Amino acid sequence: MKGHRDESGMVLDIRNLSSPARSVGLNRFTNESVEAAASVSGGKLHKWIAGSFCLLCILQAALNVSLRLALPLQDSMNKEREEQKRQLDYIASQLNFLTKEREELKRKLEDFAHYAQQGWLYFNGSFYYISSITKTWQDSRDDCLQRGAVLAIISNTEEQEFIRLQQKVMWIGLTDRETEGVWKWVDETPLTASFWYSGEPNNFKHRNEDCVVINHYYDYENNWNDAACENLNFWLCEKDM
Ligand SMILES: [Ca+2]
Ligand SMILES: [Ca+2]
Ligand SMILES: [Ca+2]
Repeated sequence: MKGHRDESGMVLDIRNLSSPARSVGLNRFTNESVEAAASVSGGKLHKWIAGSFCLLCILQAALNVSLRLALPLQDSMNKEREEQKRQLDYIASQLNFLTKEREELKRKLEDFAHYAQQGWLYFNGSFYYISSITKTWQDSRDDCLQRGAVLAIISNTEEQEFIRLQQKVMWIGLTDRETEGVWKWVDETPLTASFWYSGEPNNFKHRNEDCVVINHYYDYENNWNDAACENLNFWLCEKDM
């Protein structure tokens, strides 16, 4: 059967209608069908828009929740990164410090080996060289300088005792050549702890005694003597390590 079916399922049979009537009928049927279809499509569109809007709201809510969860996490990760960087910087500085320490120790070890091989004696942070020949005080001082050292500077009782036990009459780095009676070490430091033998310094027999020897013949802890700088004596160099 030839006909048109409208939205409600009704069938319009146009075979028995005259041509104008058929045209009018068909147009009317078609316009109504379009209106009906538009009405139905409008409803669907509203539903679709409403549904989409709800979906957007849900997505927005989900996004908000995600951001709230993600921001503290990001903050925590940043802090962790900063802490890791701080720790890395600290390790790098420690490594740098230890490298310098190692180089310093290596240098000291090499110095230690060098001076020990040359026959220097080690005591409490210093190496000491005892000459095997005699010279004036000034020549002795110059010899020590050539060895990268100074005529010995005695700073305390322990050092005095160590030197005294070497059992030799030796120049040490103490003089009052600049100003009589004002004793100074060769590094320009003033005399603090002193170990003069009884009656010294004395410019013996009115001689000009401006340089100091440590004298083992005075078998006492205090055994310094001022002597004429032109005298010939052994000498003691000191290299502070
Ligand atoms: Ca010293
Ligand atoms: Ca003097
Ligand atoms: Ca004297």
